[in-house]
Amino acid sequence: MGGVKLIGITTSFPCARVEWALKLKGVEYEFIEEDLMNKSPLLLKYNPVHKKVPVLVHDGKPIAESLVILEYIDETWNVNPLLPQDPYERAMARFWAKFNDEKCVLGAWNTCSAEGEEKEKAIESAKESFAFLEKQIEGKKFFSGENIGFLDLVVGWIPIWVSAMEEIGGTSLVNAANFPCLHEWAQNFVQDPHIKECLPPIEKIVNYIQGGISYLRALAANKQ
Ligand SMILES: N[C@@H](CCC(=O)N[C@@H](CS)C(=O)NCC(=O)O)C(=O)O
Repeated sequence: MGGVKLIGITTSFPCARVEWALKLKGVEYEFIEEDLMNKSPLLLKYNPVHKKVPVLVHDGKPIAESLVILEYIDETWNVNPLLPQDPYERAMARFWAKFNDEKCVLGAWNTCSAEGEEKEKAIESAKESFAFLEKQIEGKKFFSGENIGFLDLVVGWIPIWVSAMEEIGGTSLVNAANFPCLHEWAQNFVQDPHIKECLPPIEKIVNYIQGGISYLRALAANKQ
């Protein structure tokens, strides 16, 4: 399996991150659409640990986990660096990436999957997390400075995926009034032609997330 292949689904933001990085670097790749309801032997072979997408396959060698893949891409193709040169700045980019994946994503997910009091708590908690990102982007065009970089790709789910979650949950988590800098960044981010190329329509993401919520609810009901 030579060249660069990406096993993924178009509605997943961890997959979109990887596609954005490949586009920004000008790397040619083949996108292999996975069926997560009926996982392919290829996915199970290349990501036997987590059995999740994305998986990047470069010259036959698989790499899983989107944050690991982004770093691999940055180290393999030098044009348009994604991570900062300065070790402290690099550490900070990794810190906020971890924060995004552990706190912001989970928080936003809970705002559309939880109900009642739990949902109210989730909205508060998600907003607290987004407030930290707002501080990070204040006074800057992109999280990485003048150009889109690693952290921009990591938080790149906010413009469309958060909007989809807001639509499902009937909430408004990130808007011009509560997080003006994050909101402006989101507008700039989706205008970039490389990003635009791999942005699924919001209706597709809404369907995907709703499907995920129903699936998890059915699993939980069967366990009782
Ligand atoms: N931490 C992983 C998360 C990947 C992930 O959750 N992928 C989802 C799609 S968005 C998946 O493959 N889910 C299938 C499953 O959980 O069985 C990453 O950043 O790559």
